[in-house]
Amino acid sequence: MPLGFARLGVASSHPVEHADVFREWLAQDYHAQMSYMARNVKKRLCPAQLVEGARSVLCLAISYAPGGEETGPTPSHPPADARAFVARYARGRDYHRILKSRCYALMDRIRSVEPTFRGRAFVDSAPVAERSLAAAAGLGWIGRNGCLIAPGLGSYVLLCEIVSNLDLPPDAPLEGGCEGCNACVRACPTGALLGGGLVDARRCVSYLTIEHRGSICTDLRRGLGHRVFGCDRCQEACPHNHCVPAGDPELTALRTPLHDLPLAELLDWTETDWDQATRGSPIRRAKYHALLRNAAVASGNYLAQTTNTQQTLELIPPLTRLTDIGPCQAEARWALGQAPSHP
Ligand code: B12
Repeated sequence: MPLGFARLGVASSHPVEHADVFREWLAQDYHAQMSYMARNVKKRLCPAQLVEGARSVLCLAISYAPGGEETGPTPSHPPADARAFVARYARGRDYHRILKSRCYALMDRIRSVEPTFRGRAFVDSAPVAERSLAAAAGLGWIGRNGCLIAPGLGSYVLLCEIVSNLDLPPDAPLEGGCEGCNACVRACPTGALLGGGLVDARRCVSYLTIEHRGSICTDLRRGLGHRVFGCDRCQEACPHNHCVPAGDPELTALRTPLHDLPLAELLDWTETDWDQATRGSPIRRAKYHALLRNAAVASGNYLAQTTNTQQTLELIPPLTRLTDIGPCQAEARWALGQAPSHP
């Protein structure tokens, strides 16, 4: 398909299905500190309320599947080496920019054949229920891991939409789903998947490493493994992600120096290092101190299970320094306490 979109479908601009589920998710506080999720709920659940004159929503998906051996059920936990793990969607250039510019190119093409066309493109850039719209447009179904799973592509797909004034007939949702398989629910290291496709963000490693500010609750730290930004565990475990074709080269090209970086180096980053390394990357969403906090937890998890004296010795000095820095003190102390021989 031109412009690299792997799937396209049309949803209606009327209120989305399962709006009651979304409201219940909020009522249960599953959104944790993400207070923006509780704002503009009416607009989020109805594209016609978000964009005046909206008649249809073009829903699009682009794959970022890693391809090759990485599409197997690769475990990213426990850490085998003292190196940082970054979720796959965040290893390249910021996907918001890539997807939006392709939407603009598509909008130009539509306008060239239909001059009355008006539209607005969204990539998680406004309150839009992206998964619900994609499911309604027949791009895939909502898996037990909460992700939209596109048949033949799996769940390593990113979503975007063009809310338009065109009167297009909506596509039908797909039949079927994840019945019988609970691999993602079993694999989640913190028990964040509630079954039925809902996620308790308060326990989700993706949330804890990216969105959460402040200290990470002690009983959830072990679940982070060596993940310092995001988590793919529920996607790695999903059989629909095994042996899928490699995704779009612009999304899969490795750009961040953070993935696989020795944790000892990351613990030594200054704010300037963080600023330079995260420009144009989704990783910038986790602020400097949050990234150091995550690195401290990942180091603690490594120290708890290693017999490698060399790597242990490299982690102790930067962790000791962090015990003096306000926002990461608790995690740094905890991490040092995980080293069997450390006082
Ligand atoms: C908040 C958020 C998070 C939070 C909360 C996640 C969650 N599951 O709610 C946190 C920080 C934890 C997170 C993590 C991740 N996220 Co996020 N996130 C979002 C965001 C901004 C809102 C999601 C939301 O509304 N959650 C609330 C719940 C209740 O809504 P929901 O998940 O959409 O579920 C609805 C549907 O399932 C619907 N439904 C259920 N069955 C059916 C059936 C039919 C027929 C229909 C029509 C609807 C329907 O009912 C639910 C309620 O409305 C979206 C972007 C957006 N604007 O939508 C990205 C988004 C969901 N995230 C995305 C990604 C990539 C991730 C991660 C994989 C990143 C990572 N590797 O760390 C993880 C995956 C975690 C997981 N298992 O969900 C992608 C998902 C793509 C996909 N294939 O699904 C999105 C769509 C961004 C994008 N533009 O591509 N995320």
